[in-house]
Amino acid sequence: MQTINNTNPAATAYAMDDWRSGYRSQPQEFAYWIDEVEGTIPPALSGTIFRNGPGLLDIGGYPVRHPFDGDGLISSIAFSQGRAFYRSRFVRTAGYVSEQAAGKPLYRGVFGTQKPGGPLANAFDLRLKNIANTNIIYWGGKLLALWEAAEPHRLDPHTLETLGLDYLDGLLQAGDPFAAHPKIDPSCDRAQGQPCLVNFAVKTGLSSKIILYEFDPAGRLVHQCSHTIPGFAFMHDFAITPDYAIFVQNPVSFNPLPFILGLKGAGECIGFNPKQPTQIFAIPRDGQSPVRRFETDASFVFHHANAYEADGELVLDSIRYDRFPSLDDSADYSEVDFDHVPAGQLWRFRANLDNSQVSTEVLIERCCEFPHIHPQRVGQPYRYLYIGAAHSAQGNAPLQALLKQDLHTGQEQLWSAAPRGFSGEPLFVPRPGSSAEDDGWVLLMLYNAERRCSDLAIFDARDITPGPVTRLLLKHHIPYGLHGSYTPD
Ligand code: 3ON
Ligand code: FE
Repeated sequence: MQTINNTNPAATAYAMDDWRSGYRSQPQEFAYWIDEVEGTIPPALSGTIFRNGPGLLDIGGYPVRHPFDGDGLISSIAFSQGRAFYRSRFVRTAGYVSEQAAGKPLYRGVFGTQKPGGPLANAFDLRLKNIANTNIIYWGGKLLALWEAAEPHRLDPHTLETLGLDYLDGLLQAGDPFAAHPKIDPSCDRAQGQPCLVNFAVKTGLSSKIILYEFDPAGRLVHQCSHTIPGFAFMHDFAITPDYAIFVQNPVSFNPLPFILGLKGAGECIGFNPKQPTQIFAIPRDGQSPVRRFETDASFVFHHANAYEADGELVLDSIRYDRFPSLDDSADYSEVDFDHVPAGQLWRFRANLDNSQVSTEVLIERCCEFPHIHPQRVGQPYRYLYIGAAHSAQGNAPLQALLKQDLHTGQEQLWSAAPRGFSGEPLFVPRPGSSAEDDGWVLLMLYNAERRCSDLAIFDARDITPGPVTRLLLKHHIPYGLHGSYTPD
């Protein structure tokens, strides 16, 4: 494998204090034209990037137990004629509004945040706080902030004001889950070849019901089906091909007792079972053909890069961890010892549709997370993948780099922001009218520990090694985020 990069492997990749400083709460909301720009904003880039992630790492001074418990803060950057406008707003969830008024946690978080007062104050409070912090999409004329365990919040796409919970025209009932990882199928059978938004919901317990939804470009439901699998399931993401929706059932179990007794968050009650297989379910999107089930070795997967069907195989590319990356009971996330937590790697799972055997191959050994690909290649054979990656080729570490992987040649391009820059989820935006798979831009939010502020970096996707062609310097930081999307004008 050949690697082209600009990193100096001898350099110390990062200082723990720098990394930690990217997890400071950002309670303020902003709206301004970005006037500090290095390079020029491509005039052909015309659209809006929306990002979501935890904006508060504390509630009235009480730290959250884990960043995944932080209230959703939305950022948007609208590009038009070479200029960029930044805006940020918290999602006014019921929890955010009441806790900000009270100045302290009033809810427990899934990942272990407790109300003050110890176990007695938390026992038997099994409410979920819908924190709307995981993803944000614009579809069918609605801007929706997503958190997988409850219903979406609808926002105004121009002001980012919260309009309320959205039940998808009556599809959802109060408290229903709706996953935070919708996929856009570029050409959908049930929408006459138009694109459609495919998403799922999991209702889990002793068995787990997976519900699949498909929405046409107007946001109308065109298809719905469901399938129940045995056992508890923690399925954060899925992948699609034209025929299948693909789910990985990680070998985990759920013991709710410590949650019920007020000792732990629900997410801390998930146990990893290394002796059980990982199961892959391919659920036919037509809701008719038989469901296919495959087994492979135990591992844990949150995110998928893509899937496609080729030569009698279902190919699934996912970020795989050796085990569930949980923190130990006493640990403070900001003191995490990266060497003791498993690193994500990109793996390829090939599920043979004739004999149901699964073979695996490591595509990216370097610690990486948050894959993104050309939107027209979703569910199709593809060549290029963009992903956040560690500076060093070995070991677990924070994401500080952007990696572009050529899956045809195995060649990698790497650009690293180390030692003081930290990366996250890259988004590939095709150049309007382009046809080559890597003709476009990569948009990447960087946390710049030197300025203690965030930068939006724009790369020419054909060659990322020279670094960003443009950097937009924000006046403040945005805590490390989760997911987002780009909506062309
Ligand atoms: O019975 C429960 C049902 C349920 C809905 C079980 C449960 C606790 C698992 C659950 C809730 C799940 C939720 C709310 C999951 C939310 C996940 C989330 C907000 C984020 C996940 C992020 C994943 C990754 C891999 C993030 C990586 C971050 C970095 C590399 C750092 O920048
Ligand atoms: Fe995710």
